Amino acid sequence: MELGTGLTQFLIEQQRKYPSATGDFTSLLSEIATAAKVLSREVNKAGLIDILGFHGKLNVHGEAVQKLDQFANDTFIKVLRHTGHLIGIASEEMEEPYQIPDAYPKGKYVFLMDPLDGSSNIDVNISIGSIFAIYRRKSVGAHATTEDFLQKGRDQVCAGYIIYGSSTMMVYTTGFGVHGFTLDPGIGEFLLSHENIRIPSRGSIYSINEGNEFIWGNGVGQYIKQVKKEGKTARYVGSLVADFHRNLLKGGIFLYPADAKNKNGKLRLLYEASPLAFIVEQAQGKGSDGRQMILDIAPDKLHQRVPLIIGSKEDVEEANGYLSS
Ligand code: P6P
Repeated sequence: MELGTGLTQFLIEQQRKYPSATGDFTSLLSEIATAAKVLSREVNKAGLIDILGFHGKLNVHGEAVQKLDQFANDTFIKVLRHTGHLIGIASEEMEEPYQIPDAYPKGKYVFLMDPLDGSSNIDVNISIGSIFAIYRRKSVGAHATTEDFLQKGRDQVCAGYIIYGSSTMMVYTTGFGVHGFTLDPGIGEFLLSHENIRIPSRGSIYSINEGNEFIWGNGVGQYIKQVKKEGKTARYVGSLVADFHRNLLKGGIFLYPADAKNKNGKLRLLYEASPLAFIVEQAQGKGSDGRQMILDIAPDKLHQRVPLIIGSKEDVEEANGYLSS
């Protein structure tokens, strides 16, 4: 019986294929996969919290029960800080970046993440996800500095996400295509299931929160009217990774534009829009803020928000025509 290609085997084969692909990502991505397995287990039993005897703030062992997004944040830190590849970690869950303690070896990359995006969807059993981006550090001292994190998306060396859905999948790119792995819980291995993902140049799906129709910025309403005329179908989960992943595989466009409530949009540039834009460009799609490419935006704040228009190339180009009018 064919075992399928595991993540580590695939990473080693990729290293052979692309000499410039460094082994650093093999161990980093393997550790990220470990965190993903831990989170997959926790997310999948979240509904059982009360039944399993997690009373209020304490579990059966008297340990404090963490909110799952805080748990996810701490899990990624615990599995990544010992790798010797990182100098610092930034997260939606932490105001300031985490400096790799002196007790651990330090490396030449910084890691940015939304450890569990859409965690409010857990209670209603909707797919959620983790999103991450990796950059080479720019500073040379003993600690990571702000400039290490405030880099353009174009300078990412690796980006990926994990989607905790009907199955748990890990999708990543290191600049040599986009590859998807599905967790086989029976053996605890991520197996290659989607090699070299390409997003169709045009899709039949559009994703946007139509509840914001009366506060959208200019051009959005006209674009949405246009796609309805074309007969595109509406799909909106309200969980970024779920909406993005479906469009990546089937084609389509996701929009979270600026509106009267969120003048810079709702989604975060550095650990949501940029990693997904790197992935979608590697899959021949596009990601913009309605005017410029996400990957060309020079960040000035760690947690800054940005309008996000992302998905099939021709759909994004068409939407940009309306939004930049
Ligand atoms: P709205 C989830 O809370 C999230 O951050 C993303 O995962 C999702 O795309 C977006 O917000 C949904 O926002 O305003 O449509 O509920």
